[in-house]
Amino acid sequence: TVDVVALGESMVTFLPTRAGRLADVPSFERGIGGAESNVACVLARAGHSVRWVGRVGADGFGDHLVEAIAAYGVDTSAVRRDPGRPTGVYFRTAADRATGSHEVAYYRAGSAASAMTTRNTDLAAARSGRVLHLSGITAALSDGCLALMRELTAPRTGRPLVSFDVNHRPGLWRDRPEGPRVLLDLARGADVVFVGEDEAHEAWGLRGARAIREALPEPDVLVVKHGGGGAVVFDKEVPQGSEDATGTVTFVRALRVDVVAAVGAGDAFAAGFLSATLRGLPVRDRLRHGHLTAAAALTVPGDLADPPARRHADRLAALDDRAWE
Ligand code: KDG
Repeated sequence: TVDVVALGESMVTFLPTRAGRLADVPSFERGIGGAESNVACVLARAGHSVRWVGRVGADGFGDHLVEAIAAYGVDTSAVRRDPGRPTGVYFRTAADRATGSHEVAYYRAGSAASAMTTRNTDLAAARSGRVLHLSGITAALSDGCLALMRELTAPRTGRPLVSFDVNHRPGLWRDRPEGPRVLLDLARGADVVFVGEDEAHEAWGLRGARAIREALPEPDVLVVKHGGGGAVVFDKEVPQGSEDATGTVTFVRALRVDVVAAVGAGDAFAAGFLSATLRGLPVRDRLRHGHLTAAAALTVPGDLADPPARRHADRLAALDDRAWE
């Protein structure tokens, strides 16, 4: 067994060489993206054994993804190559100074990854970790991908701890009959769920962390992120000696950083949180490690940043509450 398996579509990412509208940017720099492989790469850099399960084209972009992700120390032996379909790619612009929003152009319809099914995916490899990390992006790619997500989040004896980042991408649901409501069903089958307050509102019409917990009581651990404000965890585990059997609610404020690009920060947050979970750290420290790892990603233009070294992150996470206010 490895510590973590992440499954999902990875894409070659094209980052703008200057600010402006997609229509105006003259050239782009190549990087790698894909929410689940981002989590895999950060966890590998943080010292965990990690496998990425995915599907790419038998093309140069597929070669690049497999090589670049393997270079992070991630096991790519269960990645399948599809000779008949291309590797997905996407372009994006820098965040607009005034509005903070950016444009994303996906070229992923009909990609190799969108053809993933329960039959052509190595399910044993997918279940070979202590943690299986998934995201709602996969559910939006195709019927086959949605069926794969249902299979991997279904109850099963000896199942890994299933981690699910809702990752609502409205652009991917436009042509899908189910709509993002199915993300709520998938989240119900997971053990650890990450969701942004804003995306829960957009996907499910829910407002506020309490309402989200009420709609989603099943997962043992529910992490609701309030953008740059912080994150709250609803945890079913009852601390020893506590009279209250409903579990705990823990909030930790995010670090204040000068944001260069928010993309990849949610993935980094999940990686930091999962790393601390694998190390058996208490909820407050899991949140702090999530924020520290996210801060690293927020301050670089691309999706991926090296997480802070473990001994530094441990020292920062152990600072007293005043440092975290
Ligand atoms: O979380 C970052 C991802 O959004 C990015 O890498 C691209 O996976 C991606 C997606 O589908 O949006």
